[in-house]
Amino acid sequence: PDQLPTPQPATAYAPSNIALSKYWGKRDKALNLPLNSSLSISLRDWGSTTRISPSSTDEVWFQDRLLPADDPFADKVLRFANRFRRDQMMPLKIETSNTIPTAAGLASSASGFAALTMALVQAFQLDLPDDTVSMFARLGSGSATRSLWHGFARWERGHANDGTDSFARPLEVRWPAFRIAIIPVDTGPKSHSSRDGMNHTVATSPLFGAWPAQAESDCTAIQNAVQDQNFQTLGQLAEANALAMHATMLAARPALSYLKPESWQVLETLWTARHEGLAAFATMDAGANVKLILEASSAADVKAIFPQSRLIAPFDPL
Ligand code: 2P0
Repeated sequence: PDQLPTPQPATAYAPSNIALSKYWGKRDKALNLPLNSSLSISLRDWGSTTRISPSSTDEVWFQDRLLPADDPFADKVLRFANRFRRDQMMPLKIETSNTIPTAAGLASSASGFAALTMALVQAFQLDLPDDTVSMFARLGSGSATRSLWHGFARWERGHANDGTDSFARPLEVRWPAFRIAIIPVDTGPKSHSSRDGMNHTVATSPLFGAWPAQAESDCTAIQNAVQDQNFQTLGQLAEANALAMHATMLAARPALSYLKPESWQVLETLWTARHEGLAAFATMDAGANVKLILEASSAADVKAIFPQSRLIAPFDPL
């Protein structure tokens, strides 16, 4: 519309998510169009809440603190809001808070942009289909496409140059016994943003050529395993997919390694335990922390082996 309605106060919550089949590499950097589809599980009550209210001047708050106007995060948030208010003079107060424990060392751009998108859609009373909301969230951060829902979601890479067919949808699967365990390794700020990391990998890694097709076929196989609730197949595929993604980074020039010696120690311990019968698999993202995939029946064993782990039950009622 030419004339947008006056923004209404709005609040939205979005969970963070962990990819079981990874997004790594873009075919369009401005639109965050991926080279391959990806599939995730949302982290239930670990996420972001965003509150938007009309204001006399633009303000961005994070964890109850007003950010200075030149803060890069504040700038990114306001530039994203401009897509909705089309640069018209509609000053907004935007408040975001995360429930992700800092000690877990998880990034929050997925839940942050998903919550921001949902709050803006509400504030401007836009009656948009979910596909379109997911597409908008993608413009903030690729992984935000998958954070609009609880449970499993698949982000379809799409083929159009304008991105109109690149968005996520939830999978109609309830898997109450499914668990994620976060094993914190390093909770400090990461050395390279995932945005820079993936662009560097695409531009310089001689192994990256093998990734898009492998990732696409992994994504479909992982979706089938989720739909069949076949835990062993899902775990094997998800772990292999994550390690293949990290292999493309190790081959980049210069090499990019988000994993630390302690991450590898966790993997060695896991592999030994698995050899002895433990049913758990690992996945790692653009950081040193390790996430385990397991079912409720293995939760006590995982806790005994990794006392520092934090357990998440994605399908428990909130
Ligand atoms: C994922 N990651 O699928 C992959 C696995 C990190 C490793 O999506 O540039 O913050 O904002 O689209 O979404 C993190 O990348 O990147 C990510 P942008 P994003 O979860």
